[in-house]
Amino acid sequence: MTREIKVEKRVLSRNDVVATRNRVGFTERGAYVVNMISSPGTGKTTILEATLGRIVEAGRSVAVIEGDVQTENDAVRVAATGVPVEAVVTGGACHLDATMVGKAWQRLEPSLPAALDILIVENVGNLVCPSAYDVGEDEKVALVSVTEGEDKPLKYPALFNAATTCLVTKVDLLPYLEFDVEELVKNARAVNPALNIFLLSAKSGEGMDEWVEYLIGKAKDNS
Ligand SMILES: Nc1nc2c(ncn2[C@@H]2O[C@H](COP(=O)(O)OP(=O)(O)O)[C@@H](O)[C@H]2O)c(=O)[nH]1
Ligand SMILES: [Mg+2]
Repeated sequence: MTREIKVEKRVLSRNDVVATRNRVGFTERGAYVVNMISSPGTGKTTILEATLGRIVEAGRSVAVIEGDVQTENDAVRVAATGVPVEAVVTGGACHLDATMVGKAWQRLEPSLPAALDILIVENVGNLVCPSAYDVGEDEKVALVSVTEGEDKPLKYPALFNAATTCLVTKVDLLPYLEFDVEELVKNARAVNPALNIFLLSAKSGEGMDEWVEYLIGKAKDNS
């Protein structure tokens, strides 16, 4: 047990060194970086697809690093929006670490504008492992959909603690469910009172403007 904890600590401190190096690179380019984390199927890629167009329409630049355990399907979906994207296929690992993101950033750099306003990282679908790994982001964004249950923040407090922002997704489905949004918000705030919480639907567009405004407000104006 003691040995396991020591090894984990060593892995995480090595990760932190690389994350710091990533952060320097991101800052040099002017990018505000978000690390999007949720279980598989919460709607990360769909939110991304809806978010990217809005960022570009606002005249701001954005790029994406797409993590998945297998397949480049999500990277292909994002590439269809015309935004620069790099895939990371972890081949089994349940999270992105700083080295994987740093290597993807190096591959991405030649296709980026001199100054990049926003970099979005879609992490591997998992509510536990990604929350422990700093990849050099400015903030972690936790996503939870209205089909997942109101208790998720209480069951996965590490993620909701590490996150700055929480997106409650698929609110277009609320009329068909017995889901108590207020209960979810109460649980999320019980874990992390400072969380920014957005209720949104990539399908209906509800809440999308507020989320994108928040994101653009965080980014530096590099123009
Ligand atoms: N009703 C509804 N379905 C959604 C919404 N966003 C995503 N989905 C569906 O949820 C499923 C998983 O979405 P995806 O974006 O691939 O999730 P990811 O695994 O978190 O990236 C897909 O079938 C989407 O069409 C939404 O806002 N409303
Ligand atoms: Mg996805």
